Amino acid sequence: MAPPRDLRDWIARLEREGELVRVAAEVDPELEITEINDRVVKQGGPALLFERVKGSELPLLINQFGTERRMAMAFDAPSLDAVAEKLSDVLEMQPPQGLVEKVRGLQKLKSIAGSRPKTVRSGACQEIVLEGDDASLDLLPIQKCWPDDAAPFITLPAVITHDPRSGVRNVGMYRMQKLGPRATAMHWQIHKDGRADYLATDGRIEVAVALGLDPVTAYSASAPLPKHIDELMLAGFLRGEPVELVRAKTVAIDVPANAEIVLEGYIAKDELTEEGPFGDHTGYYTPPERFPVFNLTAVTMRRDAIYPSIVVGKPPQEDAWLGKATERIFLPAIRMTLPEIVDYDLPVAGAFHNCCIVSIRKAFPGHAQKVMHAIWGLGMLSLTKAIVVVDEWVDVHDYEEVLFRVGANVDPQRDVLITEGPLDHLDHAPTRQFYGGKMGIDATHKGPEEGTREWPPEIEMTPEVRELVDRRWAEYGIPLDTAAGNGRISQSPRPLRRLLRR
Ligand SMILES: Cc1cc2nc3c(=O)[nH]c(=O)nc-3n(C[C@H](O)[C@H](O)[C@H](O)COP(=O)(O)O)c2cc1C
Ligand SMILES: [Mn+2]
Repeated sequence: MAPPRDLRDWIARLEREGELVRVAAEVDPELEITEINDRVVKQGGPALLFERVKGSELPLLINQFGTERRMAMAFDAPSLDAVAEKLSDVLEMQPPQGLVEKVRGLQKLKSIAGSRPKTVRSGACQEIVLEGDDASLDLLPIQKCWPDDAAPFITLPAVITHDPRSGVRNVGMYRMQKLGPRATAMHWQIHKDGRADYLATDGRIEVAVALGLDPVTAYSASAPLPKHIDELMLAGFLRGEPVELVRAKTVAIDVPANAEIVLEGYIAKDELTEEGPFGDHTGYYTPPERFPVFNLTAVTMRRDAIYPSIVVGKPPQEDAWLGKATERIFLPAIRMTLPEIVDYDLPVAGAFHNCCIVSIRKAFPGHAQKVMHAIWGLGMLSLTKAIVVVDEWVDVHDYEEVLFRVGANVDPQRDVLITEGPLDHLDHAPTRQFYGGKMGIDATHKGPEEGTREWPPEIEMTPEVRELVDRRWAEYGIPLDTAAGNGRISQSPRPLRRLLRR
């Protein structure tokens, strides 16, 4: 098998695996779907296909990414770490030695060469073409997610633009507030590539928006790639198959042929609108702010198109797993520049940019601070507000253990670095928007070179006594399961997964 070809293939797989429920009862896209979905997401429940949405002929799919299992299924991989491994295999390629390795090396190179999108003559996304007055957003079951949202918002779009200088394509996921049947706002935040394409344009920039993609391509729109890298290349690589594109009808942009729906249009440089409020992934409403206006010139779609949606809000929500996919998939790339990083974790409750826990192979005094500064200089991770650095043997995904290390190993005066830098566009905490304070917490063991006293040894039972107690457990007659020391805060290096080796 390979990742799903398109949204239908994906829905069929989810259904086969008991991961999707069809809802036949009529539901309201205004608030009701949010409340249903919120209850389902928070219990790790299935994807939902609402077949009758009030006011629209189109069914609505939500919660397709809502669990770790489904997120891995989207890539047809046993785990998100397995997806990352595929990428690290290519990133860390060495000149092959011997025939077997050479053949394997060629296959890896082919997997890169075959990632480039390819154009085809026709695509299902254009079975129906609506232009002029026929093109209307009123056809779509767009959700109003939260009570104080300004309007309905398109929440799971892949927005395609080209850099007017280089021609390089960009695909990003940016919410679109419905302003009327033929206009939306385009929420291009200040640090994002789509906005840079727009700012580099004189006059108008053409825009195409794909809705209802295969899950890997949809994920790729949310991936924080460097500006000059086309997100559809990443999609092709992760799918093991190029993304097929067809030329849009009213703009000079190629769009994914497998999309359920495509919105075509343009954004004029000086046309701005009030966007928001919107109940955001920060758990708060983002206040109104001026953003560009997207003008619709055509809607193309499949004959029986399915509309995809997602709701963000107080974490955890469905987007937690899109974020976790990025956390895992980008680890090998981060380790290209920072090989001392063993692992990292962006807690879902920290809304990803608020907190980063990172474990390092500490080799010199100030190493933790070096890594903090590097993270504050690395792509979208540069927006991280708080960084906690721990030693290589600490499990960064075990928040109890991380708190133990912070409590046990930190002298706040010596080990907390307060600095400043760029912050997430949506962060309401800093005094000024976009810029403010950052905190790094060094929770590693300190050596004498760092001016501390002798660092005490950690408590650890001998392996002999552990084995003895394991062996004799039944004899004691204590009615508890002690298998593998449940709930214990680990005090010794545990075998790390292959991905995390070195
Ligand atoms: C569900 C969801 C909604 C998002 N909404 C926005 C948004 O409205 N504006 C924005 O700038 N980024 C948003 N993002 C984050 C961007 O998609 C992400 O930063 C992506 O890397 C942007 O692509 P770019 O780097 O090519 O600009 C959203 C992400 C997800 C998963
Ligand atoms: Mn990009």
